[in-house]
Amino acid sequence: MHDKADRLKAAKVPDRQQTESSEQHRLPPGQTLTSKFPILHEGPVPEYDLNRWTLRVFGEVEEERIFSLDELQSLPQSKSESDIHCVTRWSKFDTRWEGVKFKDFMKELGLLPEAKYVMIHADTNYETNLRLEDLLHEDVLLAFRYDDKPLTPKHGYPLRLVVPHLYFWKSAKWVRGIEFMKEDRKGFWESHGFHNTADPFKEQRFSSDEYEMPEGEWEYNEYD
Ligand SMILES: Nc1nc2c(c(=O)[nH]1)N[C@H]1C(S)=C(S)[C@@H](COP(=O)(O)O)O[C@H]1N2
Ligand SMILES: [Mo]
Repeated sequence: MHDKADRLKAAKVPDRQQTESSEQHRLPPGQTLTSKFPILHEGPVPEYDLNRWTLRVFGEVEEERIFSLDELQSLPQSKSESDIHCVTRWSKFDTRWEGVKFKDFMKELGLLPEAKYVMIHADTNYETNLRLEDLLHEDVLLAFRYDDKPLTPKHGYPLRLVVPHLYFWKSAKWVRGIEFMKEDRKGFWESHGFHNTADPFKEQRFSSDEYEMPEGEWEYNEYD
């Protein structure tokens, strides 16, 4: 089921000629630029009754919190423009997002000093872990909108995380919970052969060269 890491290791490294030389520095090693927006995820696209939708914040916080969509949308909204990089080797420049800056969202929470790591819990059965410091970059958003429109269901409606400086699997779609943690713990892809930190400019794709992956298929062919 999850031999994605193995298959990617075997894939041919793309030719960089096609990118304008003035833009080369924006393209991490081993990536190819796309103008399309590929759609990638495990499992079905969730459907929601938005009146019942909640975001739960728990773990190393003074008090557990449950946010409704209205509450999140009444917090100060920010825009960010960023380049995104998927471990399957596509990058997309100048993506435009709008939502609550993670740094601003933190002001709503009484975070305990022990909180150093974060697990993002998302539908359907998806988790990804990040260092708290990685969520504090200015362009990290809990995003409701892409390109001046609400997110489409396949891109994470109603709420996704956007962490442009890490490979895009860290940018969980359909976010439902944020857990602040003292100790690091691995999320879904991080425990299936992918790198824990995932910096595309350091090409941190895989956790190790000898990782053994289960049998199975992984592919994507959808984009918009
Ligand atoms: N909930 C959830 N979020 C997810 C995933 C997933 O399987 N489930 N896949 C990740 C991966 S591997 C990628 S590359 C991006 C793709 O986002 P996109 O479909 O908007 O391009 O979503 C990430 N977020
Ligand atoms: Mo991905």
